[in-house]
Amino acid sequence: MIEFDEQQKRMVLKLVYYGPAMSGKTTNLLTLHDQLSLQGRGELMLLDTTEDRTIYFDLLPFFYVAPSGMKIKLKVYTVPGQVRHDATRKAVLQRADGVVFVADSQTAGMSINFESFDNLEKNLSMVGLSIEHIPLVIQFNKRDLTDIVAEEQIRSAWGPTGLPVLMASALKGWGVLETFKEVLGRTFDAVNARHALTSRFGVDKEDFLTTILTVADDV
Ligand SMILES: Nc1nc2c(ncn2[C@@H]2O[C@H](COP(=O)(O)OP(=O)(O)OP(=O)(O)O)[C@@H](O)[C@H]2O)c(=O)[nH]1
Ligand SMILES: [Mg+2]
Repeated sequence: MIEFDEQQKRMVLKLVYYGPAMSGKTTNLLTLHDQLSLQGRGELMLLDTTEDRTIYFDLLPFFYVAPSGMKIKLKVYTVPGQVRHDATRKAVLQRADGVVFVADSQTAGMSINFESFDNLEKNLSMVGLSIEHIPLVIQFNKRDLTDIVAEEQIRSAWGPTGLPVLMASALKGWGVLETFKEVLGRTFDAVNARHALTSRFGVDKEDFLTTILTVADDV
């Protein structure tokens, strides 16, 4: 958690989209930005991007105010997937409350997914977090392509982790909201268990989720 001020009733939460280079992390944020209503979100910042590659990070903020007055700001980041930007990935992961791992469904990408997942595990522990405890959702992206690994194969490889695995095409715009909703719900539950958001601060989970996940009128 980035910040929690009980007196001022303010909390800042952080979600991170992690995964190998070109798996579609930035495209997930672009799609969220396009599909969700401006009411609950801020503007998307794409930092230091050259030719589609994230060099630093992207950030999409969301805002929620509970009827009790409790304010929650949600900052959604992507990391740069390229191997050489490991220091930046570690910096972005710091104090994360939830993670989406965006894997590439293409057959050529399978071993790279596992390498990146190992890198996530290592970097989480370097910043004092644990892959076993942090809310974590796996998204297999690029399902619109033809040379992809079958869903059953993915489920049998990743099922034993016990993690939720969602199929998506960030480019076509499906599976993105579902992934976001899944990680948001799990993150809310984890933060609520630690800080009693509902009982002490009057924050209702369904209201929080539906406010942030309000679909834009023109989608
Ligand atoms: N066909 C297809 N292409 C996709 C999909 N999602 C992303 N792409 C394309 O894959 C390329 C990389 O997407 P990005 O979203 O920039 O990938 P990234 O994970 O942010 O990459 P890094 O910033 O280098 O880590 C772009 O050309 C996207 O248009 C998808 O669901 N289907
Ligand atoms: Mg990117």
